[in-house]
Amino acid sequence: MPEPTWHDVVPWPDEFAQRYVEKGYWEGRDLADHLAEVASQVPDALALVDGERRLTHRELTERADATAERLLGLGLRPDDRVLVQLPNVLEFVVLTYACLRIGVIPVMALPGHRKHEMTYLAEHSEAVAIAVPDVLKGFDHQAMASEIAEQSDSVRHLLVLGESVAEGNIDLGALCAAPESTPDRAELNRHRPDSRAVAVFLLSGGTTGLPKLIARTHDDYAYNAKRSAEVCGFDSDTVYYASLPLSHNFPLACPGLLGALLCGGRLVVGSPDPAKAFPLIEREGVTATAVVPAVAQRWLDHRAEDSTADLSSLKLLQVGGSRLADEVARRVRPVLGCTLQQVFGMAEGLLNYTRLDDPDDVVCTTQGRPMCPDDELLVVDETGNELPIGEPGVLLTRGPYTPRGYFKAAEHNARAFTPEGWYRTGDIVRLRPDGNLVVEGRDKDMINRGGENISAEEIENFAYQVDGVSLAAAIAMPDPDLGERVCLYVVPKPGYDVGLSDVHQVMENAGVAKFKFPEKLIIVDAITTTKVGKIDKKELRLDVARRLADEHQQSAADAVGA
Ligand code: OOB
Repeated sequence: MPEPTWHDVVPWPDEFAQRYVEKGYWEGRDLADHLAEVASQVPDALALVDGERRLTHRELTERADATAERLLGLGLRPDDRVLVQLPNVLEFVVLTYACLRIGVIPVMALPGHRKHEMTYLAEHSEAVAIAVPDVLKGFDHQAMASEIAEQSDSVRHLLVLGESVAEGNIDLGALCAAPESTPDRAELNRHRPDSRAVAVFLLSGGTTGLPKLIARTHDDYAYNAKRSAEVCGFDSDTVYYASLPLSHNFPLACPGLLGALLCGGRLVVGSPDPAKAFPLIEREGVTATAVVPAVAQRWLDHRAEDSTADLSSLKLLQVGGSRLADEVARRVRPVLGCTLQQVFGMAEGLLNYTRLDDPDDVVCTTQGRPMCPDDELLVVDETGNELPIGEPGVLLTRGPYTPRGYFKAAEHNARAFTPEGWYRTGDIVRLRPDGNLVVEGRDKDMINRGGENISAEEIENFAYQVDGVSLAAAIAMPDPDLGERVCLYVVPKPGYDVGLSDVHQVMENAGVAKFKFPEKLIIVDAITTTKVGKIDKKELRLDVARRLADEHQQSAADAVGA
């Protein structure tokens, strides 16, 4: 195995690190140490509910210790990477905690990722193990992981959750089971990671093709979760419902799983489907949860039709990941009876929250303000000059939980970060005089499909593999349910017929995650370019909006005619 490539993690400069320690943001402790301390304070309080399976804080910590010991037994060591692709289940929590305990670094893949993304993630992180379910929603993750392992120089173990663990693979259920004997804590402590070491790798949406890895350290991520918990009023009575995939930063640490546990509260794992979520909220007395706008909308619609579940325990609905429409925001309290909190966050760090006691105007029309006094924000024009307050521009940021670069991506970092270490979010925001931000759009070439960020360039690269494609441009088309969907414009070569199924076939063959597949194909003779010769995506976005409006009008007319 090659040595860990820690020179590829970009550190904060010393003077910043020192300031973050002095201000108390970085506490100099690893995440598992924080979690174990909480467990010693509230050992018998429930920590985790997965269906009928329940663990107290003590039991969870004991399991994490036992699992960490088993990981060591498999030969895993601090700084080894494990590619984790698990749904919202108990084993996700136990495995993650166990990794944190001994400095093994989980790489947080999403359940929707397929061979194309997973192969790249395994290679790029040089993962020694992959954790997957056997089969999920009809997809054979175990078979996919086996194929990846066969082609990989680094992957040695497949940890598989489910009934049909193939021979030679490790049963993840057993790996995460309760201890048979008291774990050797002294031995585990010998592997305790440094608080400045990487705790988890999160994935960025990535504007250029495949996702980038974001190295979040124990110090910065503990602050991320603890400060979020403070802002969201979490305490030992908090019952947090994880509906979004736990590998995403939002439900993982904003405040999410980590925030709830670090307050001595409880995590209930589940799904975004309101028909399942609402009865669980009632049964478990859920107090807080996080959703993307598309899910918020589904919950509101579902509630209007079916008000049987008692949702009175629910105090806080966090909504983020993409822009929540003001009109939808205004329906949250009347329909669901809870406080709305808008969250404008990113796996790269910076978190903006509306506060629980903010007036309705702020909660319903802004995306909140930074959570830390040392979050630095700059709103700049195209040339990088700072704009006066109130003018929309691109947001740059630095801070104690916003790393200074992506992992092993020097070239990309030179574009994504300024020489002074500011992260270019690519989001266009307007800063209000009261300090709250309004997200007005973005200047990065991405499509935000219900909170999933998709790189236009990646889609275009696949389109160019289709026979007969002369020019391709992927853009966001507006959508009432998901906010945006992927629309592909194609100029075909003379004499060629290009169909959406051709594009899908290429993506299918490459094993690309389904959520990235374009949902509309528009064939045109030519695409306008800007003065510098780039495809004019602004013009295309206007064009597709016009087409959708025409289609809408046409179908309304047809309905009347019929
Ligand atoms: C969250 O994280 P990511 O890394 O999946 O996506 C970040 C990007 C942002 O740069 C922005 O373009 C968009 O997603 N976004 C929003 C938004 N929240 C995120 N755009 C408009 N309004 C919002 N409220 O999406 C994420 C991470 C932590 C907490 C919440 C969301």
